[in-house]
Parts: sequence; C-alpha cells; structure tokens
Amino acid sequence: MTTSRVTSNASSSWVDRREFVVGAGAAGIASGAVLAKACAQMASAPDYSLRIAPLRLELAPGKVIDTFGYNGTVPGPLIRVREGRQVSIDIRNDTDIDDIIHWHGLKVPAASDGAMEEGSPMVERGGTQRYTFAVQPAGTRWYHSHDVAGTDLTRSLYAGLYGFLIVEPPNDPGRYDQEVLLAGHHWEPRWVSMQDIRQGPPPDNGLEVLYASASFNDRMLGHGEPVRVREGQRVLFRLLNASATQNMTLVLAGHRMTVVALDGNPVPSRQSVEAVFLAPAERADVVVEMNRPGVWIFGGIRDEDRRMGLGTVVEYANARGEPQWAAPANSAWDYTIFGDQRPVPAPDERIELLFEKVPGGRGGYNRWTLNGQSWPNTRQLIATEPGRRYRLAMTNKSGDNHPVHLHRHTFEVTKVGDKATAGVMKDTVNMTRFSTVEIDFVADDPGPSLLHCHHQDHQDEGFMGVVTYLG
Ligand SMILES: [Cu+2]
Repeated sequence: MTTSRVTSNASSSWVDRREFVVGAGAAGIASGAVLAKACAQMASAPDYSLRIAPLRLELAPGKVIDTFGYNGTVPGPLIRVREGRQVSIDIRNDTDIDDIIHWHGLKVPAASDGAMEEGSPMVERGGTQRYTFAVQPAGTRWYHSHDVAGTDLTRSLYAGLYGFLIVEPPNDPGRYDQEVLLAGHHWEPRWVSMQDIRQGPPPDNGLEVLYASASFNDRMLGHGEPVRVREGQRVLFRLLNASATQNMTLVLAGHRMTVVALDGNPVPSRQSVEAVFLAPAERADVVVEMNRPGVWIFGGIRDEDRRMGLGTVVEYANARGEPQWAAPANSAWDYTIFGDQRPVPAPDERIELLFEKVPGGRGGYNRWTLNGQSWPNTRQLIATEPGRRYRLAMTNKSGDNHPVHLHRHTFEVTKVGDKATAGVMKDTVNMTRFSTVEIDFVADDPGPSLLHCHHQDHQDEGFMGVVTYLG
C-alpha cells in the first residue's frame, strides 16, 4: 500500500491527507520478495479509502465554509471502476457522530448499500467500516452520506459528503474528447419561515431551508480554474445535483447540450436542449459540441443561483474577456422527450402511492406522509415477490417538488402526467408540484430497499418507506 501526501492548499492545509485514496494495482511494479510482501499487504488493504472528517472549504477568497468532507476534498475522490469488479472500500469516521455512505444508483446487496434502514452497518465515530461489493450497473453513479440530518444543517447532504462513482462499461465507446465532472451544491443552509421573507406559501407552512452560497465542485462561480476547451471538441459533462434540497436548472451559455444519459443510464432518444433540470440526486450526462469560441458561464439559470456561486466558467483556448451569460429561450424540462414508444410490459401489480404534506405551521417543521403514514410506520410500505414487475402510480398532492429515489433497483419511467413513455431508466424521478408519475421496476434484488424523497428535509421528516420481498 502506498501513501501519498498531496500538496495542500491554504483552505485545507490542516487536514491530514495521508489517507488519500489508493488505487488498486500498486503491486504491479514490485518483484520477487518485495512482490510477496506487497501481495500480503494488498490482501488486507482496501481498494479505496474514504475518511470522513471536518473540512474548511475555501469556496472563494475570504469565503471559507466549515463543513465535512471525504479525504479533504469536495467532491470526495473520484471512484472509477470497471463494471462487475469487486471492490473493498474502507470508511474511516473522524467525526464525533456516526455516519454512513450510500452508493447511489448501484445494484448491491442491502447489507452493502449504505442505508441503516436496510441493515447496512453505520460507521461509528472514531471507527472504520469496510464495505465490499461488486460494482454495477455501468454509468454515472455517486456516493454520499445517508445519515439523518433532521434539524441539524451541518450533517449529511447539507455538508460536503458526496463524490462521483463512475462505473465504466465493459466496452466504452468513448466518443468524446474531454470529460468534465461538475457537482452542484448549495452551502450555508438556514431554517427560514417563508412567511417572514415573502408572501406565498399558505400561512400554515413550516420551516424551509434557504442557502447563502453555492458552487460547482469546490469553487463559487468566477473563483475557480475555468473549464478549458478547444473549438471542435466534443466534451462530455457529467452533471450531478448534490444539493440537499435545491433543484437546479443548468445552462451552458451559447451552447446546446445533447443529453445522452439520465441518472447514468443511456436514454433511447438523445435530445439537444438549452437547459438541463436536475432535482437533488439526479445526474445527466451531456455532450457539448464546442463550436462557439469565447468565454462562457455554465451555471444555474436563476440569477439568484449564479449570484450565490452556482456555476463555472468555460473558456476556449485563446479566448479572452469577461464570461458571457445568455438566458436560454426554452428551459422547459420533460423526461418523456428522452423516451420512446416501445411497448412496456404490463405490470404484474399496480400500486398507488399518495404523497401528502402535514404543514408544520410557522416556526414548526413540515411532516410528510406516504399513503397516510410517515417513517417509521412505513417499514412495510410495499411487499414484492421476486421476478415480478411493479408499477408505482404516484400522486404528489403537495405544492413541493419531490425527487423520489428507489434504492438498489433501476426503474423505468412509464408515465408523466398524461404522457406515456418508455425506455427512460432512472433511480430518482422528480415529481413536480401536484403531479402524477408512474414508474415500473422489476423486483430482482431481494432484501429491503428504501423508497424516499431525496430532499433531505422531506426524507428526514417522514418521506421514506421500505420495499420488502416476500419469500
Ligand atoms: Cu420531497
């Protein structure tokens, strides 16, 4: 096992980074007795190490956030693995609260999924926990804390506890010239009574979370290194909404984006769009033809988001000048345009799910119900039998968005409102306010699986249940 000490920058120089991620294959350069010794060490060394620890994150000069992160970086280290490979990951917890890491979008056994509600072990404060699993399916996955934050806005996804996990397909077509990973996040959360700052929600609405700053990766818009491109390149951007509760609509000014995958899964109909909507936890892989030389802003469509820092600068070689912004003509988002009309198998069972809000009132916290029940009374939300296909017919009877996430399974979006569709495979689907969505999944991975809203506050306030298997 090798150890690297990475040159620290001012914002994280106090963080001991000796436990930086160590990739497999380090024994390849050894020989003879050295090799034997190395092999013995490798037998017990993990493929990856993640250390949860406090982090002082410098989003911009003078703008330092006290948060938590993995291995001293935000996002955490990129984990890139060939599909099907068995990996071991040691998670060390150098904080004073127990935590856990979920491998989002992967099909892994419940005990390895990283959700305590499914029986995965937590990583105790001061302790280390090894997770071992085969990595599948291919695509843009990610990992993040699955701790409960509740009213504590320093924890779980309010912090910098997330990273990309890219699962490479056996044969990567690689039809792009450059790959850029961008994780959007909002920082400095606070609880706010919306009634106190504007009129709008009904007066019985409870507290909401608002933010003071935002970033792409670890920097606010205008303060990081630009994304450097050349005219004629095809650039693959892997976009992730790693915010705890905020939606984001992202625009690369002056350019169109061709959506090739949603939540890491290739879409049947690639479409060129001016704006990509991502609810919390959603990903989009987009390819951009770099055909408008200049210096451009890639950021949130809302002025407020860009002002907070949600974005980065894309700079062509030899281009100069201030970054340009241009609002798109059309920013509507519709999952069904990426689908097709292939026949969808009839489900073996159709299950209605109704999501409702129990307003917390001014100064209180809202609660959420699934078919009238909140977590933990939803431990038996849905019972399935292996091999059967289920259709979840979901109704959002609230004025809030809900990115609904199913663990350990990939589902097919089959209807959005009145529009039938097929072939769009996801692990998180956003339900807009007062909407209906239908998703189909095959019960092909026995064990308990969480179904929950990925809005951290909603999840913590009851919007969670378990899909169980019979027999
Ligand atoms: Cu929600």
